[in-house]
Amino acid sequence: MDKEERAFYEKLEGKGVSRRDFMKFCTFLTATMGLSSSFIPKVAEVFAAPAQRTPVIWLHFGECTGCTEAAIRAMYPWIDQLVLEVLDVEYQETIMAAAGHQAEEQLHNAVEKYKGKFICVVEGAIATKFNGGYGKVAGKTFLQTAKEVCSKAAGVICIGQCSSYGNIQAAKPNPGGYKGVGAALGIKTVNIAGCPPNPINFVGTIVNYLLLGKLPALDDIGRPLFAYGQTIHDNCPRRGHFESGEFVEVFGSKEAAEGYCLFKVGCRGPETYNNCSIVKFNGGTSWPVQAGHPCIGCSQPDFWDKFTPFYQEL
Ligand code: FSX
Ligand code: SF4
Ligand code: F3S
Repeated sequence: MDKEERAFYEKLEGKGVSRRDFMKFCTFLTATMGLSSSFIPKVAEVFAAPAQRTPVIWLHFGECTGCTEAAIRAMYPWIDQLVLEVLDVEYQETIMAAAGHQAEEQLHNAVEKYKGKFICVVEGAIATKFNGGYGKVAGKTFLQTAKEVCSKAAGVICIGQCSSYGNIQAAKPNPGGYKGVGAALGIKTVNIAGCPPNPINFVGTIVNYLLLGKLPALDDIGRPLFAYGQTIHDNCPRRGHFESGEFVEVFGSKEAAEGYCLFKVGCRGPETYNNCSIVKFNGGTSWPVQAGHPCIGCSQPDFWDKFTPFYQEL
């Protein structure tokens, strides 16, 4: 172990995280990314001895900031720090100290300095009607800012359902003409779908890029296959009850607590591609179906229009 790595582990221990905990996380991340266990030490190295810190410009448009909250707080209390150490986050409105003109200057300078080299992470949907007039920050429309920044990025990662496909902003009647980034700008984006998305899928995408020098393989709507290659239903622990016809008929009933299938109270697991049942949320604590709530299909495009009313027998 070289000096840099030793310093990294000492720093982790200072935060109360043992090397064992860290390796457990790397094992989990490697499996989530669909890589064989031989990659675990290499994944650890991405964090412990990063070759270079990749500049990131993180934009916020029409959304609730739940994606940032999920990414920086809920997973493991120390992962946000790790991610911030391998990434050089140049602009992020939620966590940056700068405000007002200072923040605008920082955005402008970072785009110029890292032109063609930075990853643009976008959170939130973009208003497209009326010259983008339904969404502005600092006197500029989301559309204007997105065009300026995304066109100079090495790649665009949409974190969350809003930037990926428009989400609730784009639900009918959508007076502002909100769209996801790819549709609004006519570009290809990597889409970390879900409202909020699981932060592990974002971290996996970034680590894939740092480790293998490329973005992960995607499905035909831009979602990384390692996370969105199978349906919720494919890996649901309630699946046995689905097969044997043991359904929850009343939302919140005893059967729900006992783990019967939620299909009859509106579960969209069979048509929703995501890995929630495998990776879970909040550091592996739980996920909607485990908590007795049907999957509402939050990682499928247009789920508000297509899947409402929720809780309706299918
Ligand atoms: Fe959207 Fe993210 Fe849902 Fe919220 O910002 S995916 S509304 S959790 O926060 O974009
Ligand atoms: Fe499928 Fe939903 Fe039933 Fe799970 S609860 S088996 S995802 S229908
Ligand atoms: Fe969303 Fe369904 Fe997972 S609602 S969080 S995709 S279980």
